[in-house]
Amino acid sequence: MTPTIGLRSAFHDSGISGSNDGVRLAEIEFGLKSSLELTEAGHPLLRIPMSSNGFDEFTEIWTVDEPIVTGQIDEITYAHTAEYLFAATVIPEQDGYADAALAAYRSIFKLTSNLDFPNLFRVWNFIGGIVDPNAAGEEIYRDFVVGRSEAFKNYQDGLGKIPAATGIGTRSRGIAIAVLASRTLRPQHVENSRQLPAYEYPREYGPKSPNFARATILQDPQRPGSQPLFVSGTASILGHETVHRDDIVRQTQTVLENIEHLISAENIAGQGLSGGHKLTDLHGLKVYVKHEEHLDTVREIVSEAVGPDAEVRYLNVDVCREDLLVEIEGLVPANQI
Ligand code: 3EB
Repeated sequence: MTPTIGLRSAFHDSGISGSNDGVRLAEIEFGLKSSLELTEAGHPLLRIPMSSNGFDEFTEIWTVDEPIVTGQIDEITYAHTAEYLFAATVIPEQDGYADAALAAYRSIFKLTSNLDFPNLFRVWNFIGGIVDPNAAGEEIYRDFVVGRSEAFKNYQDGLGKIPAATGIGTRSRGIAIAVLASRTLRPQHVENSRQLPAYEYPREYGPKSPNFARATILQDPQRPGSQPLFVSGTASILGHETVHRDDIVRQTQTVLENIEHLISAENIAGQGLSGGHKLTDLHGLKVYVKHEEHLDTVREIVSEAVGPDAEVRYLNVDVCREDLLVEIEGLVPANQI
């Protein structure tokens, strides 16, 4: 048996019942509905509307090797094993999001602290109307980032441990946040030398800089060489600037080049870490496409670049800057080293 770190994800397409290997820790359904609940089987199910005509409808299923404990507290729905925690919360549509984002992240940090999962390694921020104005005329993403930033001031020892993340639009309103955290496995924070760290973005992108790393590697000291790598949502940004505005082909190529460099041995070794991967090692890719009419073009470029068994799904949502047309996330599974 291939050694694994005991946490896996797979995509199951809607209407097709998937295999049942392992225990389900959580499911995120990317389709047409919005909700957050505990299923009859016991684990959290978060539904995010992100699909449209021609795009995919699927469920991302996180499985573990041990039984789970689940609960709901402070508007958070969660499940955990001895090593992993999944937690999710939903912020309803409102006039402004900074206070609500601060409260939501404070609740998340309170939970991770109380349950003893200090290592946040992967976060998704699903932000309805991401580039639309709030009631005060500020962009919803920037407003959200202000609240998140306040909450992260009290998170652990700061930048060394910020999680990989995605900040992306949805096809509804309000914000959903989902996180994965570990108890003993330490996430290593990876930056991309082609891009300015997001936490150093200049003020032109908002009053506060985003709190996320370009990737995290989850280190298992018991099984060196089998650590998974989580790639954050990656866009056509070089340094801190959007490149190839209005050019979907070149934006998609730039995103892939960014990820290719991010996961390369050269970039990872430059940060004192070990491991090096190719685009064909990636699995579980989500490709966020802003304009429906770009789907075929993006699909052609992405399928050519990744492996035939990569598992790629396409969603139709806005990206966090008006001029970004596409964003891609994914992971290198634990046994791909
Ligand atoms: C970027 O590189 C694109 O705010 O959590 C990607 C991943 C992006 C995460 C976030 C935003 C976030 O800045 C946007």
